Amino acid sequence: YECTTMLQMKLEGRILVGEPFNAEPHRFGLISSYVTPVDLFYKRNHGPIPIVDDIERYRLSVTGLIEIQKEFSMRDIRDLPKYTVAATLQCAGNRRTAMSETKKVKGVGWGVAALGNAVWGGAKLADVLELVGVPKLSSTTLRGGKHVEFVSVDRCKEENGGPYKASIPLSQATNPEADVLLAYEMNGEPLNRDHGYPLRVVVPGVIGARSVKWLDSISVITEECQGFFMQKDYKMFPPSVNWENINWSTRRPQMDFPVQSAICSLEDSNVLKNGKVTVKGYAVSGGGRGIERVDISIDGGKTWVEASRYQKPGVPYVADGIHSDKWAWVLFEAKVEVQNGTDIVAKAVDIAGNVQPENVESIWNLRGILNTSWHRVHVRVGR
Ligand code: MTE
Ligand code: MO
Repeated sequence: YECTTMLQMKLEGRILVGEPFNAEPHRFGLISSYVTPVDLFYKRNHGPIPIVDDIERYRLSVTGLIEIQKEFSMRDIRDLPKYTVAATLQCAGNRRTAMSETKKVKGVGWGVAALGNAVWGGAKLADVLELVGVPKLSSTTLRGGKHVEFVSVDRCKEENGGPYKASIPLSQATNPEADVLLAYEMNGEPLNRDHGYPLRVVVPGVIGARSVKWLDSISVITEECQGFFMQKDYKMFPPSVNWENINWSTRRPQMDFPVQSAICSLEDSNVLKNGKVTVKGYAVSGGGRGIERVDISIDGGKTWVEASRYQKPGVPYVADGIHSDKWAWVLFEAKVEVQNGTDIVAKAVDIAGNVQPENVESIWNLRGILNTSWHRVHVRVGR
């Protein structure tokens, strides 16, 4: 398969696995724009990227424990009110490689750029569900449905050749304020094949794995989706659990993303000419919790200064104010001066007061997900 953006990813980033295709941009490029260009947006696939080209014949079927079973053409979806939502999509495995340094974990070796911030355009899932007889703000249907399952067109080995799938609670799916989209646009352009053409789910504030691409059908079901990526993957275990004693059923599927940040303007081993440096990066939290603060340390975490933040370039960020896109990242910036070689550290705080943990050891888990530990970059001063 020739990924449309393969060349770009080779030039500006890293391809981690060719088949299925997984790639992330270079960290410098990632923060060069507030809205991540499609070419620089990370790509995460569990199987071959499918081609859905007969758009006239494409149908999204909505079935399960609902009053009306219905099929939607792309025209039907486009005829619904269109919403645009700025939302950061982040893979649960972002920053996994750094977790492996403590003790090896299993999964794609992502750096700090397995995320992107896009403006998604599409219909609200809540509007689609209303058309099949499920009112807004429902936590159950008359027939006992409590979860909404998304089934894809692509096939993967983890599902024994079956489709990739995931689910979210009905209460979230029918809540218009949760902004769950059936998206057909990314940054104002039709969604491309890598990112789910013709239609994908975008579940803001939740790990990327639940935003199913190449959507084929939606089903309202009693229990949460029993698929591999809900039940046997993307769960966070305590550090004591290993591949011998793991019991998957003891943990729930990970949904919300915890508070996260990373420095992107610097890399380990960077040598600074004089000690003056601008520390830039991203910060984002899940569940619609905005970023309250980003702290920067130039002494490995003993003392801190607050970074400035923005969502609109040039406009200071006001938490919960006019520039607060609650699902989207903030970019941060702090000018500092370092004397000697040191660890420059970033840590973010969200509006609920959640703080990134200091050490990766305390959150180590065998699948290597949710590495949200303080982000450290070791720099030297060349004199
Ligand atoms: N949807 C399908 N159908 N197949 C997949 O492999 N990967 C998921 C999710 N949706 C996946 C999928 C994961 S783990 C992530 S992180 C995001 O898609 C990545 O979306 P992107 O490739 O558009 O960045
Ligand atoms: Mo992911």
